[in-house]
Amino acid sequence: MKASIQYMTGGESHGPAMIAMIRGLPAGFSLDMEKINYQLWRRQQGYGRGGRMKIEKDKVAVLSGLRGGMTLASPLTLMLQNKDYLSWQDKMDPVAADMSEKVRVPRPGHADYAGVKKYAFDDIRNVLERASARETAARILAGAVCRQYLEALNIRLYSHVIRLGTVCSEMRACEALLKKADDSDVRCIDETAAERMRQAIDAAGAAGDSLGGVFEVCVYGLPAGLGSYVHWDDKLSSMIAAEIMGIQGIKGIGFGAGFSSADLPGSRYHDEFEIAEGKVLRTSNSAGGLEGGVSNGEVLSFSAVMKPIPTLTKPLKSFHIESMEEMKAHKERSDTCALPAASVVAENITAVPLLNALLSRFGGDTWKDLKARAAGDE
Ligand code: EPS
Repeated sequence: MKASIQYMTGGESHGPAMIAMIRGLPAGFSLDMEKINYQLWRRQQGYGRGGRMKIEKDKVAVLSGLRGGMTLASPLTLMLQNKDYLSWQDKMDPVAADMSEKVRVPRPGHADYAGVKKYAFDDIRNVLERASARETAARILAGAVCRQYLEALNIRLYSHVIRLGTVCSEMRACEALLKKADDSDVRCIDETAAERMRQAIDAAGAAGDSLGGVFEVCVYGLPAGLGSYVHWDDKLSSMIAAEIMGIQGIKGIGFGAGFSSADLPGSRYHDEFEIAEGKVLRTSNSAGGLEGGVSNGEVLSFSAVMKPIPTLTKPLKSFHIESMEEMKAHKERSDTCALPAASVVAENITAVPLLNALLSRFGGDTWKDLKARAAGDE
């Protein structure tokens, strides 16, 4: 199935700007720029970020697709400037950059080595600038736009960190607690665990090391029947997984109970039905709101694991790509932990496949039609 909404991002981390171009948005929807800026701001928070976040103050600018704040159905082009470009223009100017100084020693775990092999570059900077998680700022643009349509249909997206390094949250998520995740700089709703997470980040930073972890995304208010069990690529789970696995540093995703689904026998894992006052209820939600890849009306939830950031101030063993001499990996300014930011990115870009699934079910060239048909389904 060709998705209605498709988007592409452009931009190098220290180039002039990041952009997102989105096609297929229903016409006649009033987009709120401040809501996009708010999501950009949320992504920039988080304990363990490096010096770059003090430089960047991401703000959206619109180049096409809107008139008077209303979607025109034409491609929506959104842009944010990289403030750090001012310090990098000599090396990163798209036309006049001085390319004589090259990065030659790949960081294990980064796209550096695989990227130079792929495109036959002799300068790792040609890879790292695009492989950088700076690109997630542009993906927020696409997500924050689609999210506004969902919110207007009372579909609510949240995220929180459930594990950072070896420190685990002991709190079970519910909507009231998830609303408070933004109050925590590690996005953890368990305050005791949050303090231990901060200590772990401090210790890793002091040791020149980095940390990853696991976050969870929860979506409330999603109707049943989104996605399809009929074709593998129409499953809502497939569409979400593709989007989430595209976030830099993500190594795995699990829906509902995820990988711990293996711990339980079927009799305890599966979510039994109950009928109360003619309504279908479940006694649990191990499936994370998806059965057969189709939303079942329960809270949609998934967790994803992020590896530790590969740029270490205490670098690992590597080699010079020209001389083949063994040496320590290349060092760049970096974050100690970007897990809270990744959780905000995942929360926002989940809105893209969800809006696509709604459009596939209800159709609608216009926002008015989509809204009316979605309301008629209730
Ligand atoms: C990143 C390295 C750091 C991060 C960057 C992603 O950037 P710099 O090398 O300029 O210090 O801060 O993330 C962002 C700029 C961002 O907006 O999230 C990397 O190598 O992936």
